[in-house]
Amino acid sequence: MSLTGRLSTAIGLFVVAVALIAWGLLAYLHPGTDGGYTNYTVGHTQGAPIDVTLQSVGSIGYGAHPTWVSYLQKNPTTGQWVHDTSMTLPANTVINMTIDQFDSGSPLRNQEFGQVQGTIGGTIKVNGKSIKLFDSNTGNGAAHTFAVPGLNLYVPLLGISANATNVCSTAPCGPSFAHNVITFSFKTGAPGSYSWQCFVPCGLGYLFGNGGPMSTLNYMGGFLKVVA
Ligand SMILES: [Cu+2]
Repeated sequence: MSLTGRLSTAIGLFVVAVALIAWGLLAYLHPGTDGGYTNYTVGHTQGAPIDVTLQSVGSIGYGAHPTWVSYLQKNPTTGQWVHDTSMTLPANTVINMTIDQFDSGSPLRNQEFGQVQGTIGGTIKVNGKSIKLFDSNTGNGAAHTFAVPGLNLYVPLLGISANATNVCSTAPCGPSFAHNVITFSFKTGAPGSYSWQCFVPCGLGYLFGNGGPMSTLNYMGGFLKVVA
């Protein structure tokens, strides 16, 4: 190959490499869109526990990114499933959480997240059975985690069987599809803004699985706005 040929090949490869790095960084750092907050404080009697219901799905099936994994939240007033992962909650209040988990799983990259932390009693219930520690190298692995680092709350969400034939592909997913019901309670603590997120790199097709839905609000993370 001539010198000019080799030079243009080298420049071409360099440009491609720079473009790929820039694309990867942008995908990784993309802050996502701003969402609303589902409000649980309206009409709340101080001290009364609050029920929050979420679902995690393998593909949301609609919107800007139909193939992305996502969480959805059941609006406490209307009972409708909404694509909104943030919530306004009263301070120092017990939250009774139910997560209907419809996605398949894999072993956790960090086994630390198999240890239930920060729930009342240190346990969660999976389909009614109480557990403290989940070995994600067994069974169907973990699909996602619900974690609020600011509250020291870490909950593994067990995956459905990879052989399940009735897998939900369009949210909101109804109870006839394969899923695990995970329930636990925690206390909101002092007023403040607490981010929550999934710690399973479930953003398939993105840099280390941490781009796309993992770095976009309303998919694999959100905020708890805890108010006095
Ligand atoms: Cu996830």
